[in-house]
Amino acid sequence: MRIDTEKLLACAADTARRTGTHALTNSARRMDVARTMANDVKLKLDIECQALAARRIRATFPGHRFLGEEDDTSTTARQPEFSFAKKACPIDAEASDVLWIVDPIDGTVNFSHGIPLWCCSVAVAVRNEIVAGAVYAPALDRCYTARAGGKATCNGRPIRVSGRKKLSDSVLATSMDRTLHPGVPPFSLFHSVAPKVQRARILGSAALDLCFVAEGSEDGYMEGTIYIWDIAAGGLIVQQAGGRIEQLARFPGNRICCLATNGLIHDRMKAALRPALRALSR
Ligand code: LIP
Repeated sequence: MRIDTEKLLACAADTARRTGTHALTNSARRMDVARTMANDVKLKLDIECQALAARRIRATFPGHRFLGEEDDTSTTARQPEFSFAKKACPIDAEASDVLWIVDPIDGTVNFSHGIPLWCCSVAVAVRNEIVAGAVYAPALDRCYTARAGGKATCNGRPIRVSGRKKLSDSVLATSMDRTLHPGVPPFSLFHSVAPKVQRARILGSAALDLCFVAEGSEDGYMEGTIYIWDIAAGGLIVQQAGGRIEQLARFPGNRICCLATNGLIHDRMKAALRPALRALSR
């Protein structure tokens, strides 16, 4: 069967828009909690929005597979390593080779507090290569998209990464690496890069941070333990906007250490992270 990445992208963008809009229009229920964890929360709307996204995708592509953040086994069933497809090429594949990767609300804590930095992220992988992705931020009304070999866009207009070359001029978005690895002190990655950049920022939505790197308002994004549904769509958008995304390490529970930049500061950012990364592999 011939896979048409344009059709995949159109469905990804439509699903991200519909799902994000559902969360926005139901934001009066943003504090209805399904489960509370240490430093995190799972909302009833997370689960409801994922079900909506899955229905939308299955209605168009019945035979395709689906991986969502809210699946019961998302952090326990071992996932393969995913990469980002660089070139557009005709893809011959079975429907079961296609996997939709969805984070219905990325930035759940922001959403539950009424902070407008959250989004719905929808990506498509064919044989573990991400070929299309869409990120919709409803409160900002911005829809970012990309497919392999195509241009990255925001609301239909092409976007491009920044041209900043110096770490000391750069804004780096990151998170708190509180519990990175046994024996590695908390905040090791943060401490190794934050003093070297103009400002480190913790905005609370990885998918949206990646889109900000893609459009050049941030110069880099780094996170010690993130999941594929947070970075699949945004990572392809960074790459197609001229940037670079790299998965630096993998940890049990499908967690990934990820670095994405405008490309120009990538190697220096990686060098700054190296001592902390070395500690991770011990
Ligand atoms: C969250 C991220 C956030 C990251 C957290 C978490 P959720 O996703 O996007 O930026 O630091 O580790 O994964 O749980 O809101 O979908």
